[in-house]
Amino acid sequence: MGIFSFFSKEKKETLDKGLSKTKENVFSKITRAVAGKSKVDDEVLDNLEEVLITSDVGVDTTLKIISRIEKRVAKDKYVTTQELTALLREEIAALLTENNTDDAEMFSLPEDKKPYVIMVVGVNGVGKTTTIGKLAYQFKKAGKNVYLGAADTFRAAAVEQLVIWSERVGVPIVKQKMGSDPASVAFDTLSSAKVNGADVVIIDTAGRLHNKINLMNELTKIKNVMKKVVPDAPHEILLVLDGSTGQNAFEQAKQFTAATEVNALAVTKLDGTAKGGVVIGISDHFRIPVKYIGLGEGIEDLQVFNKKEFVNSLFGE
Ligand SMILES: Nc1nc2c(ncn2[C@@H]2O[C@H](COP(=O)(O)OP(=O)(O)OP(=O)(O)O)[C@@H](O)[C@H]2O)c(=O)[nH]1
Ligand SMILES: [Mg+2]
Repeated sequence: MGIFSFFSKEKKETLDKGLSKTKENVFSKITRAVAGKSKVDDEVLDNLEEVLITSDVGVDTTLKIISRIEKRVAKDKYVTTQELTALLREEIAALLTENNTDDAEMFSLPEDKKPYVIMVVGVNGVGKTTTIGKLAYQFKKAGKNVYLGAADTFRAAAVEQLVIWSERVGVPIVKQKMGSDPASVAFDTLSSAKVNGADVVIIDTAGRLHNKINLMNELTKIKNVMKKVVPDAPHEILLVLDGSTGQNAFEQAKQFTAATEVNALAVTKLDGTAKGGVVIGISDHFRIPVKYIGLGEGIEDLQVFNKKEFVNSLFGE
């Protein structure tokens, strides 16, 4: 069995459907970039560079991809423009899989950390709460005992929204009233989770902290309080980024990774956007792995990010 055999037909369909706008966007641009050309030459490569940059891949990653393709073209002498997408697919896949992070095969948790504590961060509206709901669903489906903590106490609706997800998924939630101390909610959640033998705890946090110092202080406080209950918590600081904002997501990743020790990324809302290329840039640029991608608002619309499947879906197999 191949290592990608876990990638089911349904998952592939969700991915293909989710990425369809990005795919259309990239292909229509490539078609224009090679119009009237039969062979990949400098002009085609220049156009291709522009295609990738305007498809939100990011400048650095684009330059890497172009230089790889240049080498291939120089080596193979004559590359037809028809072969270009296959070449792109191969070189992007190779570039991404050369990163030192391996793809996780499925939603899984390390055995030796119990409860495994995930703190979810990101600016408002990116899809934190939704991603938590989807993650809780996947872990529960995998037979795990899940606890949610509503540490986004900034507004009443935030707590309510997580309560709704907890009911949909059928997992317990720990909350306090709006405006209460997020660190105190995190403490209560971890305490309950520990007493009740939870496997995983997912903590929602507020995105609406206006400056970096505030944000850092708040997150540090939550982390420190968690450690009183589970000394090595949080095990995962998951930064959620809205993929439909393109380069903005990239900027947010830069700022958050500077503010706190983010060690996993989730890129959401890849469905319905033509900016899905941003995942390629983010995955190449940050040493932090893109762990999950969001492909819709539904409970099943979260996938473990698989670089090869992602590139295959964008450029065809
Ligand atoms: N299409 C699509 N919509 C999504 C996805 N993930 C989240 N959303 C939608 O994005 C909106 C915001 O999501 P939330 O989960 O509330 O975002 P948040 O980061 O918790 O926002 P705040 O609590 O305000 O900070 C909601 O309408 C979600 O349904 C996704 O992968 N695809
Ligand atoms: Mg929220």
